Amino acid sequence: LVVFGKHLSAQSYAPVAANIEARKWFTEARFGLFIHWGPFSIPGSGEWVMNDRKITVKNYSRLANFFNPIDFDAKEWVSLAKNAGMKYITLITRHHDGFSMWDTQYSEFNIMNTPYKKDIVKLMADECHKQGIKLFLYYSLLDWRREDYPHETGRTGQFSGRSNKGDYSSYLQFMKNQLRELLTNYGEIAGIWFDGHWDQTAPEGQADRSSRIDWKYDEIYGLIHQLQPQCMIGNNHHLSPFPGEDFQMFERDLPGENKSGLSFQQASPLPLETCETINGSWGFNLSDTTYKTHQELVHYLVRSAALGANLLLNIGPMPNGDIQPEFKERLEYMGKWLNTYGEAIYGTSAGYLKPAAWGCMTQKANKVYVHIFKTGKEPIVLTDFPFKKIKKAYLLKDKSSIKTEFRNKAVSIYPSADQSAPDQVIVLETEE
Ligand code: JFZ
Repeated sequence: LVVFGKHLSAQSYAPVAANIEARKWFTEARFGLFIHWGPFSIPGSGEWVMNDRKITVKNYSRLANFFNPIDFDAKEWVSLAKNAGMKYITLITRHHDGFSMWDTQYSEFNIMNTPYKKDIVKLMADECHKQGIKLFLYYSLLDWRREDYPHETGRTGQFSGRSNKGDYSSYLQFMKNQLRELLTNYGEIAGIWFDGHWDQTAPEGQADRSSRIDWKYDEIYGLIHQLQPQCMIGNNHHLSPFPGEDFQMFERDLPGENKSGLSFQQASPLPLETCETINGSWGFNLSDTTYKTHQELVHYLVRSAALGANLLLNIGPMPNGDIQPEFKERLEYMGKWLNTYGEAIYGTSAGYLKPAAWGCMTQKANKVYVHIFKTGKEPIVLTDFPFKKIKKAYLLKDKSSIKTEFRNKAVSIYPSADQSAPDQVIVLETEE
């Protein structure tokens, strides 16, 4: 048992140089792939199926006997992400159902006890390292299986057939043991993506969002930063960042927008990330065909960047390890789009003006990228333009010049009449 001194507590956390460098890399990366996959994929009803169908622990355990993803190919998945223009992958290692996707000593309910018998985290980690893409690991704080996880607040089911006991110090030790494995046996891990804190709080939007249990994040985060100081910690608690966290996430929301009703928190100075699904489901869902269009996906990525956030776009692979064509095709499209327009996304920061009805802006050094989603009769006006002069204005895709007028600190832009692409990116080259 490792006891952490004050110097490792989250309260006094000061990120080391390697962590600060990782944060810089992260804010420039702008686009990642979220993968929700495991035995929960088998019924084709999303990753909450255990809860939604009130399946007991005993019955749910049977899914491990069927998990045999013979078509899983880590190389294909990582290539798919890379070809989509994504710079990192965030992989589910253990979701709320408590199944561990790696060879863990601390739970029998793991991938080695399925017919597949191969460590998925290892296969993915090796391939990510080989192809030079960073790997983040999703790890659920909430557990629907273990007796020592303190009983839920009632937002999740009380169906499982478990006792009502709960013993957080035992559960905390279990999580530390597993995190130590994940951060020791799989090479460099770019980040840990925690989820489930909200299970112990009142719902979003209520005044008192304090947690019923003390998670002892100083110990958990201290361990992670001790094992891999560069590893970035994020926690989907839907609150302002806690001490020791390295990035801030917004689930299905852009910072400051709160359209989901899950994101009342304001953006902090930490690197930002939002996550979103291609249809409406995180885990494979046979009946969900609400696929977002190319245009919707491009607009979401661009609006994320315009608000200074990364987009972590999700796929729920099928139980056989293949990825459904609707997802593959959309990821390929994103990659093609980024081949042309990536300059206006990667390494940019938020636009000095917030997104508007016509579109939004990103910026990098002396360039302002004006992302036009919708043109009208009037020119687009950028008020309080923070630069002295516009040297050049042109379409990013072919460098054809665009008419602008600069008067009284406001720039009027006369976009191209061709709005057939989802985003007409106009580059303004400026001078201080
Ligand atoms: C969580 C997970 O429950 C979900 O399965 C998925 O992994 C997503 C990325 O993260 O989503 C939430 C988070 C909070 C609530 C519900 C779902 N909540 O507060 O009710």
